[in-house]
Amino acid sequence: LPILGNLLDVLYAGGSGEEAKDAGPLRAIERLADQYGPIYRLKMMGKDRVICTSYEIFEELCDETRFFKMPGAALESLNDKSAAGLFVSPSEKHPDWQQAHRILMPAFGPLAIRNMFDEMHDIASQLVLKWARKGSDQKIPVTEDFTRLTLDTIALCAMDFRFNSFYQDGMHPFVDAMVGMLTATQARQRTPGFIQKFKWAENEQAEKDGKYLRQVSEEIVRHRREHPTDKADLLNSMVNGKDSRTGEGMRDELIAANMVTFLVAGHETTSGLLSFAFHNMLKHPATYFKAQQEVDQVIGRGKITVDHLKDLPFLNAILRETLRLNPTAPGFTRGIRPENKEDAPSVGGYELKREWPVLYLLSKIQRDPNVYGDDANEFRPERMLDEEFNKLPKSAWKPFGTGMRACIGRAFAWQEALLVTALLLQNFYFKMDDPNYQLKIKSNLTIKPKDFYMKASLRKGIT
Ligand code: MNH
Repeated sequence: LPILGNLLDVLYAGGSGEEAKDAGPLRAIERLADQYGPIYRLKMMGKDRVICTSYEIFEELCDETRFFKMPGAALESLNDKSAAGLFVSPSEKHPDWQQAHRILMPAFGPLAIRNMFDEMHDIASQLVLKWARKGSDQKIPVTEDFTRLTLDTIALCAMDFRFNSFYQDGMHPFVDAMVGMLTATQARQRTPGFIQKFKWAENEQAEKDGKYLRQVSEEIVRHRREHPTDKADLLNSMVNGKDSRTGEGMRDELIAANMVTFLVAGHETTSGLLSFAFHNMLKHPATYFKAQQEVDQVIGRGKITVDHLKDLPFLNAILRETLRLNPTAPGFTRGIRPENKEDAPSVGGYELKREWPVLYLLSKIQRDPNVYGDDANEFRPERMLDEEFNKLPKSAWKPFGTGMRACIGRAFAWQEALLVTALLLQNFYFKMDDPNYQLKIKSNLTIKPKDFYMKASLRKGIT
C-alpha cells in the first residue's frame, strides 16, 4: 500500500486476539517467513527492512568484515546522548564502546564470574526458601519469580545492591521505571513514526523513566567513589579499571550508562531462559527425570559448589536446547559495514542496499531443518550434548549473538541459569499447575512464557 507499505501485513499476519497481541510483531514476522521464504523485505512508512530466516543466508551474514551491528531504535531512551552504553553503542569504533569493552571483558571473564558464585547462590537460596514456604498447594508465578531472582542477582553482583524483590509484592521503583521504559519502547516499535510523535504522554514517560534510571545509577557511582570498597563487583571494575590501550579510566556517566545496560540486558533474558527451561522439562517428563537424576548423582544432598557446574552435561544441554527453540533475545540487527566497499552488495544472491537493516530472526534460523533435521521443532536436548553440539555448523546456535557485538554477559547468565536449575531440581518436585497448559508467549523486546504456573513440593528438606 502507498505510504503504509506492508504495515498492515505486520499488524495482521500474527492473527487476532489477545494472544497475538502478546506475541507482538514477532509472530507476524515469523508467519510472513513461512509465506515468503528464507529472506524477505518489508516496506513500512517508506522504510525498508530485510528479514533473514534461513541458516544458509545467516551464515553469510555473520561475516564481520562485510556486516556490522547497525544502530537501531530499540532501547533508544536508555541512551544518554552524552554516553553510549555497550548495547546501544552506534558502532564498535565508538570510543565509549572501545573503552568499556576493554575494561569490562576481564570483569565478565571466567575467573571473575566464578567469584560471583556465592552471591548468585545467596539469591537462589532466597527463591528456594520462598517456594518451600509457599507449600505444594499454591501455584508459583514462574516468570515473575525468576525475574525477581535474575534482577536481584545482577544488582548484587554488579553493584553490591540488594533490591530484595522476594520480600515485596510490588517492585523497587527502579524496576518499575525499567519496565515502563521497555514497554514504551516496544509500543514505539509497533507505532508508525508520524503517530509516535503525537504520543506526548507516552514519549514523555519513556524519557522520564530513562532519565530516572540514569540518575539513580549515577548516584550509585558517586556513592561508590566516596565510599570505596574492595569488593570484586562490576562497579569496582569500572570505577577502578584503566583502559589497557590508553591508560584512562571511565567517566561517571559512562559507568552509569553501562550499569543500566547490565540491569536491563542482564535480567529479562536469563529469567526467560529459566522459565522456558522449566516449561520444556515439564512438557517432557523423560527429560525432566534424566535431569533430576543427573543432579542427584553429581550433587546429591550436599551443598552445591561452583565445581559441580562443569559436571552437569545434561542440564547444560537442556539450557542450550531451550535457547535454540526459545531464543529469549529472538533476533538482532545488522547492516552493511560502512568500510565494506562492494559495488552491488548482496546476500544469498539477493540485493542488499546500504540503508536496509537486516533482522536476523533466530527463532526461525535455529529451527532450520537443513541444519537440525526433520525434528527441528522438537525439544530434544540430546542433540546439544558436547559431542553433537561441536559437530554443528559454526553459526547454527547463536542465541548470544555474533562477533564483536556478541553478548558480554554470556558466562554470567550461564553460571546463574545452571546453578538455579540444579538447585531447584535438587530441592523440589515440580509439576505444571494446569497439565493442559499450552505455551503462550509474551514479547517485550525479549520473550517469556505467559501465564505459566508450576507447583513445587519439597523433596526432603532444603539444602
Ligand atoms: Mn546479553 C548483547 C542475548 C544475558 C549484557 N545479549 C547481547 C546480544 C544477544 C544477547 C543476542 C547481541 C545483540 C545484538 O547483536 O544486537 N544476553 C542474551 C541472552 C542472555 C543474555 C540470551 C541470557 C540468557 N546479557 C546477558 C547478561 C548481561 C548481558 C546476564 C549482563 C550482565 N548482552 C549484554 C551486553 C550486550 C549484550 C552488555 C552488548 C554487548 C556489546 O554490544 O558490546
